[in-house]
Amino acid sequence: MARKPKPGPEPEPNSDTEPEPEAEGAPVGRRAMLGMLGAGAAGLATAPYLQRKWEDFLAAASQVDASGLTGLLPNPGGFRYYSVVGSVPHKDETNYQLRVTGLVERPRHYTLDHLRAMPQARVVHDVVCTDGWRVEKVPFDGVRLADILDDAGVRSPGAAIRFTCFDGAYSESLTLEQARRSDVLVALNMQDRPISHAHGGPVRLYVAPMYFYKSAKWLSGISVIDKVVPGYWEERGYAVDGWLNDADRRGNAA
Ligand SMILES: Nc1nc2c(c(=O)[nH]1)N[C@H]1C(S)=C(S)[C@@H](COP(=O)(O)O)O[C@H]1N2
Ligand SMILES: [Mo]
Repeated sequence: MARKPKPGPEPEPNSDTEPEPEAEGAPVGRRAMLGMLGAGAAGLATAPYLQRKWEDFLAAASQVDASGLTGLLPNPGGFRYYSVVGSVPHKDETNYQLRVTGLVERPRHYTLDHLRAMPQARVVHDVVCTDGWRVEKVPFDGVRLADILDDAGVRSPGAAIRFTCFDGAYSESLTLEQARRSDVLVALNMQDRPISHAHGGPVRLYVAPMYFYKSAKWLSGISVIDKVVPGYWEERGYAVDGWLNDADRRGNAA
């Protein structure tokens, strides 16, 4: 279920009496989430051993939170967790694969170990979502997308890239020129830790100079195609070229 409104007028928040369709497999229902809020969830959040579960809870709760209440919960990182589906499988070194296919000389399947063994690059940049939140100077580490494209050998100079995700629903796009920028990563680490499941781990795209919707979580496919195909949010009104505007670029070195 899409929880994120299109750009433009905000939809009316759902009232408590209005039945709300739930995403299939959503791990936390709206009622359960409101119950937890009432039960002093703030205390839970401060227990360090629960931190990981807390992050998963917030990610799940944000799926059913039409009111934006989860945004008021303690979440010191400043991020919101987004997913267009209710639940996403967990992947790790035993079953994660990144497939590079399409107009390439050498189609590739990367495991996590392969990606970790490649030269790692670091990009530190403000993360900005079109919903109006930002997190300053977030470090991401991983493999430059340009290196992965060179490894596979792009066959067509005017090509575009389509990204797909193991959530089974999200997709993104970049032109080849955008994809070759040095501040575009196939990211393995965020804030000096392996990317958590809630943030799209074990591997997500990070496109630093663009709004965060371009940074596909749970990345599983990179396909070189002959022209840009709009991604999930782009089919729903977002700009295909998601460059941060001048105001949102403030504070970042060019
Ligand atoms: N697979 C997938 N990737 C996604 C999204 C999503 O819903 N699914 N949301 C996008 C949007 S709109 C934003 S702002 C960021 C949010 O990343 P976060 O959940 O790590 O904060 O992921 C982007 N990538
Ligand atoms: Mo976003």
